[in-house]
Amino acid sequence: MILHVIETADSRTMAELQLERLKETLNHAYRNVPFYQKKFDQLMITPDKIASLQDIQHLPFTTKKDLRDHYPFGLFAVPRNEIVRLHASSGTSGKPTVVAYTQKDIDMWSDIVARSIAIGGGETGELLHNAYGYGLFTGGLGLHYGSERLGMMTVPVSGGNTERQIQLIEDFKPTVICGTPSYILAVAEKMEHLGKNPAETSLRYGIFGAEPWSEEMRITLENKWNIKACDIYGLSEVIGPGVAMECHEAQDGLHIAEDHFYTEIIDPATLQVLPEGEEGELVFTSLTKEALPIIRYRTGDIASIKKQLCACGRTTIKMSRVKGRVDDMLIIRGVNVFPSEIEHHLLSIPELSPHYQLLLSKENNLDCLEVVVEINQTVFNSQDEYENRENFNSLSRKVEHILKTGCYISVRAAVVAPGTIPRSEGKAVRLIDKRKVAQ
Ligand code: DLL
Repeated sequence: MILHVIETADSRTMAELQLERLKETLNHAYRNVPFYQKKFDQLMITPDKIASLQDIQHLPFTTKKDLRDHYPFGLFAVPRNEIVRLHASSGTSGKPTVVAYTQKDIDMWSDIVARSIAIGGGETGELLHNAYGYGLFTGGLGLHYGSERLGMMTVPVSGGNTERQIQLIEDFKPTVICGTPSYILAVAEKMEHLGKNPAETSLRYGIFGAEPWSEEMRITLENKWNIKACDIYGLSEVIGPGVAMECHEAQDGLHIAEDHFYTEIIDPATLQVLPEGEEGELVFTSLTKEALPIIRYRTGDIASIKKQLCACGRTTIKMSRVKGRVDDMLIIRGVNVFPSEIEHHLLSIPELSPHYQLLLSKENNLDCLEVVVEINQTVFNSQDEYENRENFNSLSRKVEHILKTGCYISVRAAVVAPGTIPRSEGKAVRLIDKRKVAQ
């Protein structure tokens, strides 16, 4: 196991480092990004007024809209000839958000992803199969550079072409696999379909993220592949993957690379900072980035943070698994629910598979939710039993019941045959909002 020195620093050492780096970042942003200078001036704050980490609460937030409003290069803090890489996230509406890296940023990013892979169980000299998409998305190249930095033999497979993924896993014998949990599940199912057993490959660790996934999904992936599956978190605006990583020893929360990112949890309604342990919106401030310093970036992701010594020996602050996005929260007849909570209940029924979609529509001016989920063929004793229409119907009623008692929502459920729900090679599309089309 590789433990980076900074990951075991005491709270005081970490806080001193963070404050020093915060001051540098604020000066850099104030001097070089007119957007930040204007915002600070409006609030009559100058970077030298920030004397403690708590003072960060006086600083303005940055949002995705701010990045879009300055599309493409308006928030960059260095001359164009110092930028060596651009990435972009597609976003559901309007322009993408563009992010930039200097060579120093790429080096820092590679370091934190190397640390993340090690936190997840990867070791120098092993082989890593990288099924995150390569391109403008930060997943592929982010994991790639980190894997090389750790000294792993790195296979840049990217997403898609599932049969080739399987062949390369069989032939190259990787020990670590990376990809979105939904896609890596689809690869396992393809193997099963071909009469192969994913549990018999050389793989030992999975580094999965870029989309919300539940504890039940972890168990499914771990059992199917016979691996340990850990959660990696990140977002383009902050750097990409590697902002936080779950350790394979404890599998209980993600270690934030807090020497590079200062973390706050805020109430998304009041924007007030919440005490440690409370759930709210994650907000990050970069502490070492050159090309795109980002101050109090509102991620839209819901989680909580806690500082405690972990079983793995690290002292870095940990965040909980992301429950969902502020804007993904569904309000069904007044009851708030996140798709991940629905997933948690669906996967507690063994006859169902982790492939599902949530269809949101409007009927008589009320929001209605239909839950479509695939049946898990493997748990039936015979083909006849599986094909029995009654089983599909009674399972649908079971889903309605479990969501009523577990999430307090009334839904219409439809249990469908395997393969009905489209598979994604990257982030799974779980929620289809038909209300917007209907309006
Ligand atoms: O998804 C970066 C990434 C790549 C992370 C590979 C992990 C692995 P974006 O495309 O900018 O960047 O999307 C960022 O994805 O705000 C979350 O809503 C979601 N997300 C990322 N990781 C997780 C995770 C990459 N582990 C957005 N759990 C974020 C839940 C995640 N949601």
